[in-house]
Amino acid sequence: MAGLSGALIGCGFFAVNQMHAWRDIEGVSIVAICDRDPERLRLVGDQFGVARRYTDAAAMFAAEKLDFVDVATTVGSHRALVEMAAENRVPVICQKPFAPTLGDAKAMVKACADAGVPLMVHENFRWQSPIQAVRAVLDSGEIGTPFFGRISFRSGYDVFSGQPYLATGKRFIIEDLGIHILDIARFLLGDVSSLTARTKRINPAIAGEDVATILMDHAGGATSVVDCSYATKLAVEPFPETLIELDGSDGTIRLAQGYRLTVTGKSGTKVSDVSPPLLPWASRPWHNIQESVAAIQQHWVDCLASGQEPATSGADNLKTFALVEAAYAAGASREPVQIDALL
Ligand code: NAD
Ligand code: 89V
Repeated sequence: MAGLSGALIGCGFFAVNQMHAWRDIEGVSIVAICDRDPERLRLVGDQFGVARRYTDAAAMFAAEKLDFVDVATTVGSHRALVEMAAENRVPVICQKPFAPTLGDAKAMVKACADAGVPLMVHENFRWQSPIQAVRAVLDSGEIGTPFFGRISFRSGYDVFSGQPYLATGKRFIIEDLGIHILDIARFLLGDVSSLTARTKRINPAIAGEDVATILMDHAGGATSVVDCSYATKLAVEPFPETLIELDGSDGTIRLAQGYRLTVTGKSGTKVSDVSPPLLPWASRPWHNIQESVAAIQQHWVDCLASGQEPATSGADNLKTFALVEAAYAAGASREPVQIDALL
């Protein structure tokens, strides 16, 4: 495949992982970067040797010939930047949360579809190798048809030190972290028809909810519980592991803390270590997330080469984003929410 020239917009906390991953992917080079903060631009430009630097995205689109753009800003700027990419006919990746509202997200998907521009949401958690390992067991038929799932992320990790903005939004855990866990639930058990939710704020120093418990009906017949907390202090901190329990007609899958996968199924019980690799630029405990960044970015490159729609395309992500909106609505009303009505 001919080399791809990409650009990154947003050179903050998480973008550094994306830049490391781009550097490792064959056939891609990030030829330009953009951040409205000149200091972030300088730091990332110097670290990764990118000379073409912009403080204004429109100026970058005007000056550069790009095969794709990777948007790694926070949510408030996503719609304007994705629509700018569509206007310039540049394929675009956008970080999660895709948009501030489902209405914005739908408009972004439409803008890219109308322009014939590929769009992928950087929804990376399903690309973590332990999660892929769980999916492979399901696909093998070993546990039969799943009828119950619990997808759980409970932690006391201080996420606010790296991402201080997380303490200030009216919405916190569902929008920032729950979105990943809801996407994993969809990835494993299929699309959701209805849900109900309860939310709480335990940490008095933050503005949004830091605990959410969500009960979902999947269209295929399974029931799942997605539970998330950043107020859970444990003997051994599990951040950022997602723990999974799946019960099927012929057996069970358990992904336990420490990346221990236990499968009891048609051929007996097997326990394996599905720890993610520690990439050379990664650091614990983030290596699980960092590996998934490399995997989703490789997937994007493969999709651009083959013309295939990315697994977490904008259109796919609307179905995850609808669960976020539904969980907030259900948390407020304490009533179930039908998902089809939102899409
Ligand atoms: P950050 O605040 O550290 O970085 C964002 C950067 O974008 C800042 O440097 C800011 O100056 C720049 N920026 C904002 N608007 C801009 C604009 N219009 N033009 C140019 N630059 C602009 O934020 P972060 O923690 O790096 O998070 C960025 C995004 O990544 C968020 O959407 C967050 O939810 C997401 N994130 C994803 C994961 C994951 O695993 N997928 C993990 C952490 C963060
Ligand atoms: O994945 C994320 O979006 C991050 C974190 C894992 C810290 O919640 O914000």
